[in-house]
Amino acid sequence: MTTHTPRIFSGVKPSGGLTLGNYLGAIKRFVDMQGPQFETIYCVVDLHAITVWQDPAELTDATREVAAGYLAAGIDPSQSILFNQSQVSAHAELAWLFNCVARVGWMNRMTQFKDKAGKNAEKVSLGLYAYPSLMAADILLYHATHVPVGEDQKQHVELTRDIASKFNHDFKAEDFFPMPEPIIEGPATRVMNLRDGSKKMSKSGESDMERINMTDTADTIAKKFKKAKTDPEPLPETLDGLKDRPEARNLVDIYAGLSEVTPEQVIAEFAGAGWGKFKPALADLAVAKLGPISEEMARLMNDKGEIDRILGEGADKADAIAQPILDRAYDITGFLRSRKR
Ligand code: AQP
Repeated sequence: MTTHTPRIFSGVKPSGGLTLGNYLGAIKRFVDMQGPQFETIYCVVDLHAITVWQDPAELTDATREVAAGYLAAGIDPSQSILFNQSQVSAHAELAWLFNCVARVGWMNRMTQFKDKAGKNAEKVSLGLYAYPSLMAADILLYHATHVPVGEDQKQHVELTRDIASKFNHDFKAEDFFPMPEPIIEGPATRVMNLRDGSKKMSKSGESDMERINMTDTADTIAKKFKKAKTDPEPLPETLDGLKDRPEARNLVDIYAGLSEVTPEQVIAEFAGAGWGKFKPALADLAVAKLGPISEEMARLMNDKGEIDRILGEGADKADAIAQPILDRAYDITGFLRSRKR
């Protein structure tokens, strides 16, 4: 049982406010993929957020804020299904089946767990360790065929394929779950921390100065880019010249992502320019692109009822696709199911 129109599923965790990394690596691309060529399903993955502690009231707010970010950036609920994960219980149910399919050795290879758990691996939640199998459920519950993600999620989509393949094989359910493809495209699939070019820009990074938040004011954006770590050299004549300059490369990639050109084109425009010229140009560009989105997010956040309504209706539509696929997975697994619904 596979879908005919290619179907996209992707999500963003409400584990804090949205960053420029979430926007360029994920949400902007989700918007670009809306249209007749794909069925698009986008989720606020709140079950993933609680793999680390979230204050309950802040989780509700962050869930609405991520939804507002999607909507303000251009996700259209009449073209895409937009919902929050916990309102469709099939995600958690399929994840349990997958916990029993995935192998501990597979989870042990997940680099994101190692990064996030660090030296504290014994103290983190079991959910953080098992989260890739919930992510596999998120995708496969819709028989999604394509998963647009940032570079950091590539390994988890590959694991999703392993889980799909083992389930199909173990239960002799050939082709029941499709093999989803990660789509990792564009110049900004891994936006780096503004203070350390070896680390990804994250919502939950230690210092606010290391990231651009989607809700930052124009002044804050300008200040953060001005203080962003760079090196003393001007921008080179070719992209090759940025090879060992991760912070410089990051700012060029951000510029490319925001202006929808290639990094080569950015270099062609700014070859030989110093940071005194490039950083203000980057800040102006970011303010021009993000300003209207953050204004619309603020407007939506004042209308919580509207956000909740959109997420609720999206959850109904998502559930209508997910439940029959979950039912089928239960049947394939051999569960006795005699309740009348
Ligand atoms: N820095 C980034 N560059 C490019 N893409 C990124 N994404 C996240 N950070 C970057 C992409 O955004 C989507 C949603 O990610 P997520 O919020 O579900 O999880 P995450 O990758 O763990 O995000 P954060 O911001 O780092 O959150 P915290 O700090 O709470 O863990 C994904 O497609 C991701 O690739």
